[in-house]
Amino acid sequence: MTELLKGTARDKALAPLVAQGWTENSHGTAIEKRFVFRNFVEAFAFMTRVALLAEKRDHHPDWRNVYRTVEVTLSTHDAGGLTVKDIELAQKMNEAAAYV
Ligand code: HBI
Repeated sequence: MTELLKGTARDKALAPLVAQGWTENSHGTAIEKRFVFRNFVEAFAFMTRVALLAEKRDHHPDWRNVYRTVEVTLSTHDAGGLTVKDIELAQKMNEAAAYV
């Protein structure tokens, strides 16, 4: 099982994501971001791209799509909080959003 991120390692991993609009949830057990696209098709194209990335990594987002927005929460259920898998998927999601 992937280990929980703690202490300075956690802070260092989170810093670049916070700079790109990610926030921690109130319990510190997940990170969240709201992506807004020009329209539904671009939002869904983003979700399609991320779905393939997530499946390849066996690590999946908790997300909600309404029209051109995609609200995302990332955590590692098995570990009960944040792991490197969440950090890496968040980085990939930022990259995927830039392509749309
Ligand atoms: N996705 N976000 C997230 N967290 C998990 O713990 C997880 C997952 N996708 C698949 C997965 N775990 C499998 O390894 C099984 O544990 C369900």
